Amino acid sequence: MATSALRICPLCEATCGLTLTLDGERVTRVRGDDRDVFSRGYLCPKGVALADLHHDPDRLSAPLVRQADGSHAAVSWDEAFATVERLLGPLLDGDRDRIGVYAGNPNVHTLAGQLLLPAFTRMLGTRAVFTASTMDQMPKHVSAALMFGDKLSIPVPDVDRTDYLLMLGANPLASNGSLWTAPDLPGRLRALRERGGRLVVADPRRSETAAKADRHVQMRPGTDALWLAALVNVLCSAGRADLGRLGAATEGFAEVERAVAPFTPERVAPATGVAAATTAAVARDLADAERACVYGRIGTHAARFGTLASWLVDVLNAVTGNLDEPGGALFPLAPAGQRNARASGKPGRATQLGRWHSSVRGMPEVLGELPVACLADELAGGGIAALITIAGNPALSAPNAGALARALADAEVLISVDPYLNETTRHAHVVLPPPSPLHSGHYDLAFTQLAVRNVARWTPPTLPLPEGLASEWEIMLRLTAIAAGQGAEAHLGAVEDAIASALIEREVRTDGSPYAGHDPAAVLAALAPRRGAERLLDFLLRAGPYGAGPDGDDGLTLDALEAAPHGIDLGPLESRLPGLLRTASGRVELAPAPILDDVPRLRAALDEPWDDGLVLVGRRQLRSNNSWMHNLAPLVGGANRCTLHVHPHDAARLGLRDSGRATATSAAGKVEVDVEVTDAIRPGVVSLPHGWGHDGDGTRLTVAARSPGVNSNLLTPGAVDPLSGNAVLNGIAVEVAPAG
Ligand SMILES: Nc1nc2c(c(=O)[nH]1)N[C@H]1C(S)=C(S)[C@@H](COP(=O)(O)OP(=O)(O)OC[C@H]3O[C@@H](n4cnc5c(=O)[nH]c(N)nc54)[C@H](O)[C@@H]3O)O[C@H]1N2
Ligand SMILES: Nc1nc2c(c(=O)[nH]1)N[C@H]1C(S)=C(S)[C@@H](COP(=O)(O)OP(=O)(O)OC[C@H]3O[C@@H](n4cnc5c(=O)[nH]c(N)nc54)[C@H](O)[C@@H]3O)O[C@H]1N2
Ligand code: SF4
Ligand SMILES: [Mo]
Repeated sequence: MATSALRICPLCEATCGLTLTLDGERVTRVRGDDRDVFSRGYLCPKGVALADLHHDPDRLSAPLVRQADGSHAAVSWDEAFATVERLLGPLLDGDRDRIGVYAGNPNVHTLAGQLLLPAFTRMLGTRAVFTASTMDQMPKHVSAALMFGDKLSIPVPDVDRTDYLLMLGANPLASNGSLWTAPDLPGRLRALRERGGRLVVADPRRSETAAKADRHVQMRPGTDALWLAALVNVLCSAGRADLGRLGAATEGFAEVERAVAPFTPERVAPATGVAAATTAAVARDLADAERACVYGRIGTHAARFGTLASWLVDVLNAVTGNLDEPGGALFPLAPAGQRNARASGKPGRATQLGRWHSSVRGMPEVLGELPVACLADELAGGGIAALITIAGNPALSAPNAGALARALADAEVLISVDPYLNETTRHAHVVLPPPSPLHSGHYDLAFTQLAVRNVARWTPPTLPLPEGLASEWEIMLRLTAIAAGQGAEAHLGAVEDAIASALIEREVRTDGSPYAGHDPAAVLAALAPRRGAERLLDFLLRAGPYGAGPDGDDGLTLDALEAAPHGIDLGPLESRLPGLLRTASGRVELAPAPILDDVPRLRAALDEPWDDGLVLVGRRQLRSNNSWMHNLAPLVGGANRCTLHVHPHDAARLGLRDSGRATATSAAGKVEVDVEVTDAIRPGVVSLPHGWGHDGDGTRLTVAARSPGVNSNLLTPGAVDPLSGNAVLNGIAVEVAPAG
């Protein structure tokens, strides 16, 4: 008999509500949930493929342990965890910084990742924590921490009310948005233009989004910070920089004005490739627009001047009077787990960077983690003896991939929590596979903090956990118990209670919390009979800004969300400054010292020979998801192929032809790849998507191996933006030649 179930899609930041049709345990159809208060029926092809993911025969159904000959054998959970304990034991007794953790992107999409990973790394007591953030958005975290006092105080474009959106280094028509949770961005951007608003896209490629824009600024890769500085420069020198309402709550405007002085439109033109008149016109349009917003994403962040660019985006929003204003860039007020939710009334602490360093490359810590760009060197150089990967595939996703693959193969201990035997986990001594996402409940703790409306939505597990599988929650609890020295046999209920108690204890010490001053044990008891992720989520909802508190009936609880299966809309975003600020000054720090200290580096870049040779950028494809969804047949093939985009002029000059083969060589490595000649890319730039290269031995990815593509990160050398430690993944110098 056919049944249906609602499900929030865990596959990207858009968090669409889906309706699944089931025949017993089989998912026979996936549609958008028209009644979802946030996504209103939108979905993309990946959402449809959730069914294929659920039924993928290559998903692991039992833990694996690596054998002497390098192959993997299925074992019982008890044996798997006993092996983990045996392998980690000696290291747990020694210098714990020698145990590395690599946490990948899907952790942001699971409650186990959001609620247990921090406890696990704390118990492990290591400072060698690496996450996908330093290949992604760390520049935004750093600039947000310095400017607003919290790494997650990130303003998002109020797309539904703006008149003018300037977007850099983002392609939401493929990615569906990032640090910007807005299901149906294609529709929202269309609506912006239909109501007379304008969309301007700065991208070296005529991306799917740029193709729909009113203006496409086809700039040279790696030069966003220069161009943004010129935009601020124009506004300042034309006397059109105005902080508006925020003037009194802001420090550092004069320093910003001085810092951008050298970056005139004329001066940045040779580097950016953007005509001075275009820069001046965009600055004027920004200032003229009633409500405008600037947004930069991965092309802007994963670049040499990532933090400067991220900072300048928010400076532009501030000096055009659009920061914290409807139709501009607004801070969401999330229902649960948001650190800035409540005005604390106390000054915050200055953000410290570089509190420790990686042992081999000496790279500075950033907001509690080490840059992934040094992972290969730390492993190969013995700084880290063991690595635990959780929902990550660094062998494909991380820079300097050639060296990293060798280091992973040679690692003394590699333990992976992952559903697939893939390019990373094939080297693992133990693989602990979580079940399909449909076996756990879903609530987006992270993305509600970045959403264009304040919303709360929960979906319970769609299907019960089959016999013989372990939930990701249980896997993480068991690993936490091992890290805590309680051993693989520990009583998991007690481990979970300790984690819940720690969370509650923090809340009862927080001024202004409805739980302030309460007895933690009584709070814990009152959450019964709920356990697991649901108990913690109920608590966080109750403690949050819309929450019912300890004993109220009115306000959010998990019960309330269960009674509203299509979600609860909590309204449009509203102004939140100065209440959310946690800076030491209690004001918006428009010119933080660490950022100003990096400006001379940008200034020196003005004099570089920018038009020397080819540079490589990435691109995302709609039916792809970093490295891990190429094993689902409906998603691969057609336009979703790993090809090198080359402009016709470059193709002619280099002797390349469409559908021919080429080699691309960088300081880090060399790949051979299919060529696609297209005028959608700027001359002098080539583009290769990341996450491919599924031709390694010892994987179990039947579909992906048929069209493996190449690993673009063999070409990225592991350079970083110094302030954030973020990997430089775009603007890589390459030489391209016909193959053979
Ligand atoms: N050249 C280049 N490189 C890039 C980028 C780029 O633009 N260019 N982008 C970077 C960015 S933004 C990111 S976020 C990173 C991503 O880097 P990673 O997070 O390391 O890579 P993913 O490909 O997302 O790998 C996700 C892994 O999680 C597993 N997985 C999927 N679902 C679950 C689950 O529910 N639980 C668990 N435990 N595991 C699961 C998958 O099998 C896969 O092994 O890549 C970065 N790398
Ligand atoms: N379909 C799909 N969706 C995804 C993902 C996926 O792999 N596939 N990954 C998810 C993840 S982890 C993330 S972080 C988000 C990322 O989401 P987005 O930030 O929207 O990422 P992209 O789609 O890669 O768009 C980046 C754009 O930057 C351009 N670019 C490259 N270099 C530069 C530069 O120097 N300057 C400027 N201005 N532009 C440049 C590229 O040409 C590209 O069009 O997407 C998420 N959603
Ligand atoms: S846009 Fe993202 S959240 Fe929506 S269906 Fe596609 S993958 Fe899922
Ligand atoms: Mo990402």
